[in-house]
Amino acid sequence: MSITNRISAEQISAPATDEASRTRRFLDIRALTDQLCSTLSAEDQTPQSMTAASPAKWHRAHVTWFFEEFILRNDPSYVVYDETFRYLFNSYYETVGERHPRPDRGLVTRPGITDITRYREYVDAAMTELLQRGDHDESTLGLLELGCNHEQQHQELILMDLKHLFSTHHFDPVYVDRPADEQGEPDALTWREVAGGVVEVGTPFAGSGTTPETFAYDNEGPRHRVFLEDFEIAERAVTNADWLDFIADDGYRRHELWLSNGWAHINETGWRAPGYWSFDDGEWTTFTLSGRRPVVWDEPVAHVSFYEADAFARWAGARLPTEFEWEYAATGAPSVPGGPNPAGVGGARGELLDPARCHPRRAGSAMIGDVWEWTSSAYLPYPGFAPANGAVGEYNGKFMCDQHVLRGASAITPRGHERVSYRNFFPADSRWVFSGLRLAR
Ligand code: AVJ
Ligand code: FE
Repeated sequence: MSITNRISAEQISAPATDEASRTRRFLDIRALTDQLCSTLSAEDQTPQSMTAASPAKWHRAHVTWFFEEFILRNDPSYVVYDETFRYLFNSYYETVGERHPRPDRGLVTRPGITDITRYREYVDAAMTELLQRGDHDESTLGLLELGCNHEQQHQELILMDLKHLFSTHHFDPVYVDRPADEQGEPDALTWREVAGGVVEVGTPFAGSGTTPETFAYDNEGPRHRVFLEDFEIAERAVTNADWLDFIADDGYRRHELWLSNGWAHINETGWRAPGYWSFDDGEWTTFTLSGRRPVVWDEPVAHVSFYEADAFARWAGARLPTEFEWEYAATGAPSVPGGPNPAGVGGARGELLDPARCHPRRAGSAMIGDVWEWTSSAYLPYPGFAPANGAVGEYNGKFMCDQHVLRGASAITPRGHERVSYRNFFPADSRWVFSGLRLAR
């Protein structure tokens, strides 16, 4: 690693305790969003390829609206950029009021991307001015950190949604050009034994952190005890090679491997391989953000639904870990609540967002990075869960029904956004997420 790289890594983790570093963190995150979209035309940024996905330009405006709505509007001297944007770019906040129907986000041709860029600049200037003033209460600092984490979540969504959009194009558009990956044989699957007992999970800082180091979403706590039986967890994620064995063993055709909802879903959709895979001229290929590429066998499998992950685990004579087994295994040892590293954020990382790559690498031993990992856990509140105060209480809590928790992070998760206590969540049939799995037994 070069000296310059080391310096910038330290800067990223430097505590944002004063106006200048807070402003710099805010502007750096804002700049990454625009960087990710800098090679996208107005046409690339406009369509919505399915209801669950959104246009890139909608994401760019929505994350901007978030700062305007929840921070700037509290400042009596702030002049709203355009009052119609509240209707157009509110995602789901009932507290804020009526909004544009989600399935129709791709029909919003006005404002165009030039105006959305101007909106971003306007809000950046107002936020910079506000942050330079200093003397902010805990609530504003918490909302600032929430807004930064929110924008990072949408950076991942921009890339997921763009991949889905581009995949519908007959000629396989390339978002990022990069050299071909080398083929490789995966490591043999080995297991780590973990002794159970009463263990602590979750973060003590849920919904209250005001710095990048202490921030966690409300849904990541409270820290609480759970009981785990002794278990084993795989030392690496399930690979594409493993998945090919499952396909070859008729995994998609044997009802006894599938949950009823999953069996119904694969028969309705005709799914017989992970999302974006295709078998042509005797070769398996997959659509990537660098166009269609041969499947690389030692990479972790990505773009499988919860249903497929669950069926695979049963076929393999194993199961998915619960989110608590996953967190405990990833933490390595029980951490001290309130201590210097309360959520166990140290440890190895797989691939996180590199705008020049946007794709996982060979499956290694890191639990965080490359692909999100489905767990068997339903997305539910932890004991004593309290949604954040105000309209942002709608951020996570109201979605705690009919979804499953994914842990880790992916190759398109922005660096610094990952945490061992992080709870991502999606419905069981989702697979445009960079989602894979790790076995437990
Ligand atoms: C946690 C990824 C499911 O996509 O709605 C974005 C993230 N929350 N804005 C989502 C989120 C508010 C959320 N997921
Ligand atoms: Fe959002």
